[in-house]
Amino acid sequence: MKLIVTIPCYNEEENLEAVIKEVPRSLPGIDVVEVIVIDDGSTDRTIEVAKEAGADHVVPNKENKGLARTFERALWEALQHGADIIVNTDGDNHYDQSRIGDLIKPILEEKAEIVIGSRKNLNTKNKTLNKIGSYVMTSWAGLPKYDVSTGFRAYTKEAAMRLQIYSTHTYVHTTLMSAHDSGLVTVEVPIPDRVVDRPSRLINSIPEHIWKAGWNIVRNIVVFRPMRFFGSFGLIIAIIGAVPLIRFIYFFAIGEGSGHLQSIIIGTMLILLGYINVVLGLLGSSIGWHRKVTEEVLYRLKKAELDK
Ligand SMILES: Nc1nc2c(ncn2[C@@H]2O[C@H](COP(=O)(O)OP(=O)(O)O)[C@@H](O)[C@H]2O)c(=O)[nH]1
Ligand SMILES: [Mg+2]
Repeated sequence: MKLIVTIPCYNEEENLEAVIKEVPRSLPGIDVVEVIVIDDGSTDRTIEVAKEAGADHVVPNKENKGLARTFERALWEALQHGADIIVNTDGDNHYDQSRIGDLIKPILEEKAEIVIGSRKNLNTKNKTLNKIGSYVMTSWAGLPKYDVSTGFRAYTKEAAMRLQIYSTHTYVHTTLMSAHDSGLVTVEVPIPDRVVDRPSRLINSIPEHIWKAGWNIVRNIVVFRPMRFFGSFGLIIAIIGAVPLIRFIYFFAIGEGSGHLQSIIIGTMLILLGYINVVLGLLGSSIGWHRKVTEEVLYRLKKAELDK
């Protein structure tokens, strides 16, 4: 059983050594532990620090591609290096690598395909944003109440082959939606996190992050929950539109139909708008079925390539 720890990094020269050195190199139920650092076009000494600290593989991106694309590459690199289990962690020492054993336990016990290292204290500077993100993902997107924005997670090989990243900013939300959609068994393990002082590499400014992460969440809800996104909105609009229309029909029935033009116009417009949205929801669901077929094809291609 081979465990590969992946660390996507952007300018992590300060903390990367501590992270790599804290990764346990022997764990019960695991034969080999390897570390892969994916450097995303860092302008500092991240690559040198990774090598000096004992990373088994250092994979550089030719330019900064962002965390989502880099994480996608991390999974593929780990699979190509023969990982049975992949643990992803951050390069900023936010997570306690000595807890990797606890993180992979549900996988070794065959109780889970994805394990989320859930931060109960959430020692991040963007606590409120994280909470809003969690609320949207669990209430609107219909995910169980996970710590949705943690990067400290374990994946089986199977899960890593199935996950799709529908994002260019961060992978944390889209992977959970994809896992839920693919029926991958996901559990949480509470793992305390550490306070990090250095400025976030992912978040340049709060408004920019709200825009990027918000857009990413909305797009994923559209991809994975089209009926919920369009259909429920359409139904509500149509019900609101029915009120003035029923009012008009009532007046019409008692012989006082004239003079209610506004009710007809507003009612008809809202019902049409509602109808269009329900149709969009249905179309989205149909596209979703095609997406699932494409994902299955991609999964089998990856499996065939790795089996070779
Ligand atoms: N590959 C890549 N990694 C990034 C990028 N931005 C952040 N990271 C890495 O993703 C992880 C999380 O970033 P971090 O700055 O800690 O985000 P925060 O904790 O959410 O503020 C760290 O390991 C970073 O080095 C990026 O543009 N590309
Ligand atoms: Mg961090």
